[in-house]
Amino acid sequence: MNYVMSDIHGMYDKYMKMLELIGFSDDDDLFVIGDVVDRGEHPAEILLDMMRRPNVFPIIGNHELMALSVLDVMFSGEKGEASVPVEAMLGDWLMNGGAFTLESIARLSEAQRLDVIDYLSEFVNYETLDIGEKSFILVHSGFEHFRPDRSLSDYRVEELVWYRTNPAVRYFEDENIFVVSGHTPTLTMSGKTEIIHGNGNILIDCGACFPEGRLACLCLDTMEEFYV
Ligand SMILES: [Mn+2]
Repeated sequence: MNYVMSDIHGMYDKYMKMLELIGFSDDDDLFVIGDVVDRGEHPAEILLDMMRRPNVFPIIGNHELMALSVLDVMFSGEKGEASVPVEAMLGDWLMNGGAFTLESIARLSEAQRLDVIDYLSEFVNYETLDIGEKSFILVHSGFEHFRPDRSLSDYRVEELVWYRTNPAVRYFEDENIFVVSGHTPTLTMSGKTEIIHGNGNILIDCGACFPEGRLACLCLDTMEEFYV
């Protein structure tokens, strides 16, 4: 089976409980569509678990993008091509819940820390998956500056991690194409911590890191929904 989760945000216990609930095995694949880090206390532990599973496929979120911009400079000694000074990026990141990620990564051994930073830098921008008649596009937030004729590989990472998908809008004409995204807690749209389906959009961020929120997981083969 193919499963998708998003916005785990450092909630290691919910992540582990979810793997147990879905009975995740070596025969399954799990796609994690961004925002593993920040806000919750144990992001490094989640990353270490994901890293050692060959059947977990990570897709980048805005929080990984922010974290990498700082971690690369702090721990890898890389200058990067950033035009913004690291102090400014650090401030933005800490205001967005980065302190827990920084603390969690600082607790690791140096070798583990570099492995985790390497792993974060390998997160892809999006994934596509065909199951039966359906085609799924897995992306953290959706498509900013969307045009139906624009190829997916043409979008810059910043256009894929900050946008807010509107479930009232059909982005792709083909009714067999489904965009699965996170980033915007469904509670803020529907008032419920439930996955939202609309016009080919599937929004799965049910706010795992918030007291009233839940971690959601969707099975793409059966469309069964799981909550922790
Ligand atoms: Mn996000």
